[in-house]
Amino acid sequence: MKIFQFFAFVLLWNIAQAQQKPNIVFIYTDDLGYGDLSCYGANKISTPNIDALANNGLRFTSAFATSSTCTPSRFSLMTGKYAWRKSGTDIAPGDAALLIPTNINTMPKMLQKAGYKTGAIGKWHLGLGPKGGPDWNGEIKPGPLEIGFDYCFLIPATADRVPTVYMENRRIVNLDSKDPIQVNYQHKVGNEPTGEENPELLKMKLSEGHAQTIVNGISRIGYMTGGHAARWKDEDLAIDITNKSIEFIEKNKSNPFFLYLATNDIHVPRSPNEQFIGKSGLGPRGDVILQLDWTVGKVVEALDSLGLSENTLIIFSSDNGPVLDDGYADFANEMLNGHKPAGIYKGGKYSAYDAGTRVPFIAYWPGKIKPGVSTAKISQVDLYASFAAMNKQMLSSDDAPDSFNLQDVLLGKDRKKGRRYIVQHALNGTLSLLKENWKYIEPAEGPKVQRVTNIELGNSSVPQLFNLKADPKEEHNSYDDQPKIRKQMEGLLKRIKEQ
Ligand code: NG6
Ligand code: CA
Repeated sequence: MKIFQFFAFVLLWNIAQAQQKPNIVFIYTDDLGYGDLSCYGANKISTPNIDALANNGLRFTSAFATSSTCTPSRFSLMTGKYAWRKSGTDIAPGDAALLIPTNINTMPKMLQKAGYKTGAIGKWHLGLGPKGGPDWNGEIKPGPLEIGFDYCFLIPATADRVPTVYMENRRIVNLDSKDPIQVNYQHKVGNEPTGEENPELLKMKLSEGHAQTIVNGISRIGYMTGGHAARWKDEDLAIDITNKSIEFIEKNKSNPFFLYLATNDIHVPRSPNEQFIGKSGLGPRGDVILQLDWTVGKVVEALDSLGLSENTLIIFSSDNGPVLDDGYADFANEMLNGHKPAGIYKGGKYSAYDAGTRVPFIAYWPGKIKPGVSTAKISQVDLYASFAAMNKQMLSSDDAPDSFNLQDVLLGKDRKKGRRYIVQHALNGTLSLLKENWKYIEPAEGPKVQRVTNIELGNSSVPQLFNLKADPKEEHNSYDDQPKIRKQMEGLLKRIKEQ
């Protein structure tokens, strides 16, 4: 073979390899519970587009977020490291500095190395900018682009935290330099009305917190002023995020891409677009579940129409369990109509009980993943090492220290076993350990029930041990009856903590 033929062959081979890499679309929903979808047993609401992924893909029954709140779950997902190993990774204020160090490897960096174009669209909530917080009126850096994303279009923190503006790459979208943004989480800036001072201006009443600057008739956490032209309309959030996601897919149709699509739904404030208002019969919380289902349908439709579905792995999951009243009086409780957001499980968002972290998890890849149900255990922290293995990327010993390669679980070759154990983290730092049929919750300070949300948090001054097979609702503490099991569980959790 002549030398140029050899090089031509190598070049073509590389192109073919690159084309074979499956696109990855990770749809990360917010506060969606195990029982919130019809494919997970809900019968008061119907989610046909998500159900189609489940029916034609793999539906997991023992998949877990690493934490029962947002920021730590997302931190673990991106870094492959439990967030509780790093202080300051709990629910972040809207002006927090970037929580992920720029000098460590991350899942998106690994995928970039493997030849992917990477995009983060939707909710961020992992902090932005240097120590002291971001310069909202200038270049917002470091952020997603410094930790492995080629593109981002973001809600900087959460929709109920200021600033209520989009950020694209390193800039606020539509910011008028004559009307700069000021953000403050300690004291009022500017003279715009707040929920506390002017409740008569609210179109959605608050039930707890959320008493600061009113934007679009909804009072938020934190004060802001300025940036009027840049402010989003909450009723359009899902549409904007969906459109940007489809644009990203279209732009990258000829190369492998990773899309981190972090929906605002179904987090508060729940302000569905008019096409979904009143459609679920369960109030705004139900309506935004329908809106979420619409987003999924649109993304799948875009992949289909571009001929990309057979070469795209879609994973659908949630960052933590469900909550009804999360600080706004949006009738989530009153209009529940018998719907069970957590399914049979106990607790919810913020909780150490299972509903805090046991979440819907669907893997869909037509032709590659055989449809069915998987009872194998998997944690979202494992996606990093699993995607690395799928792409033959070597990880160094410092990378993704808590992430296991569960490629076979993700692709449905192992549908029974999965991860040897699962570690769960709850609001006040309580850790739990799941292994085989057992779940151990370490003793913890703090209220048993969270006042506003009415969620059982799992805090107890005594250690708790449940047999999840016999007692999936975590009702009978077997700690005193199981000396051998409790010793094993306590020992293993201690070793994991010390790693
Ligand atoms: C809580 C907020 C809640 C929500 C949560 C973060 C109050 C009373 N509650 O402090 O509304 O914003 O933080 O949710 O302010 S998460 O899904 O992003 O973790
Ligand atoms: Ca959340």
